[in-house]
Amino acid sequence: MKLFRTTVGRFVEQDGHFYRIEKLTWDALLAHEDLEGCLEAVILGEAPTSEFQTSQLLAPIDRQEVWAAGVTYYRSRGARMEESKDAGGGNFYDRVYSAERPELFFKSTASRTVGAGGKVKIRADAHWSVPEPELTLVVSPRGRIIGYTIGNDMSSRDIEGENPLYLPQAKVYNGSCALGPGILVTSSPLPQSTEILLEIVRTGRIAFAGSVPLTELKREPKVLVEYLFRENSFPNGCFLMTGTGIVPPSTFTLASGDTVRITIEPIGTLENEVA
Ligand code: DO4
Ligand code: MG
Repeated sequence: MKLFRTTVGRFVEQDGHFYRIEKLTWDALLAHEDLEGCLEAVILGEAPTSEFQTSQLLAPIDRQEVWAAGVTYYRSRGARMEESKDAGGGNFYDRVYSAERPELFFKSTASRTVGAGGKVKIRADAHWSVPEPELTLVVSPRGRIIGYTIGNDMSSRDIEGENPLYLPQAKVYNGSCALGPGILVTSSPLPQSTEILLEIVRTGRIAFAGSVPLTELKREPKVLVEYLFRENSFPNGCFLMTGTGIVPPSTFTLASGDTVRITIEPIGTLENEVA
């Protein structure tokens, strides 16, 4: 079952049919501890609608905060040690990769987040920018994983590489986050065979493509959530990006006009142009 937020309202998709959700707001839905059960009850006996259009999709976020985990894949650890070695930051990434406590950072709010078809941004004061394709957890106010979406943790590698203390500037700016296309609503963990795929298209050609299986994610999603919820409350629920395992080579930087396409079956594909 999938949940979508659009310019004309909220929709549930089940078995290829779409149903409108009239009464519950987006925040009320994401605050539900049993979202799957709630949606099943909402669509029971309802007639499907043909009003759903992908061109009307919005990011699946309202008052939720977006947080992110870092250095959860070996590839991210290596790339960051390399980019920060002149600044003496390399050791920190190695240490956080093996530490018991994960790296968790504040990533975005609804105003800085775009949905499928929206434009992500690269900072004007950065010269080395990459997308980070990340499985993103949808978490209820009590810290239950109630679904999954796809996230793009846009990052300015030169800014983070100059000094790890610049991380918030490298990560949090207008258009630095994409989420979507919708939410796969399930309380079951995704199969370990799940793959994250990234394609970057430039002038009609694939400029970079990569993939990573979920088996390479070093930390368990529920443990990341447990750390996030320590001494922190999320009355509207929240999103937690689980880190990137795909990093383009150091010679690659995003350019305006590129298309970033991230696919995680069974969630779908999140596609965004770079502004
Ligand atoms: O440590 C800095 C950020 C790491 C990150 O965003 C990632 O590994 O995905
Ligand atoms: Mg990331």
